[in-house]
Amino acid sequence: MFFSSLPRLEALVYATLILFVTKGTSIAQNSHHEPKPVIPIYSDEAVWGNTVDAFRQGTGLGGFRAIPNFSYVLGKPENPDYNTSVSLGRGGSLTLSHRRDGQIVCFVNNPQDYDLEVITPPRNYDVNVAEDISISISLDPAGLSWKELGTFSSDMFPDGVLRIDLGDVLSGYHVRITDPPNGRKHKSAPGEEIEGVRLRWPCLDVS
Ligand SMILES: [Ca+2]
Ligand SMILES: [Ca+2]
Repeated sequence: MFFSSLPRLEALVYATLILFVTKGTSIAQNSHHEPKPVIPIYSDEAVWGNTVDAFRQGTGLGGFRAIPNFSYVLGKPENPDYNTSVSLGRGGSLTLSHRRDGQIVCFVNNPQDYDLEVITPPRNYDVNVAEDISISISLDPAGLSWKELGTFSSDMFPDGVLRIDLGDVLSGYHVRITDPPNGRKHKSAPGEEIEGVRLRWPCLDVS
């Protein structure tokens, strides 16, 4: 057990070291917003988004998923398909986080691996129509500043699992999924269908 978890522990320690070193620099450069240092949670458990912080469903859904059931995007998706998803609609957006004992959990950038998973129905459910989704994360627990990580097309992840690296971002708190205005969309069910969000490297603030 201990030895099998060593590579991940090493990766997290490494990420933490980078965090502290780089945070020191960023604080000196930007006194307006001083991010708190974070520590990884040393656990092999995946952490799934368990809180919907904001949702604005877009247009064009007709009867399809037009009444969102938030339980579909909370926790680990058991059997992802269109009947267990929340559809963004045209121009919609959904913001999730993971909370533990009332406190928002952050996530770090593991420099050796990707960092977030957004789960959607596998492609075979969507009659070969690819849809685009944009992903942003908040850089602070209050959601005051945000960083866009990019726009992704669902035909890039036919298994329904969008794997995202944080790039040059060190850590985040909320995950926002948006239907981009000029992105590709399904004609009768525009906007990607969302099943869940997984934080691969969860962490806690150092208070
Ligand atoms: Ca990474
Ligand atoms: Ca759709």
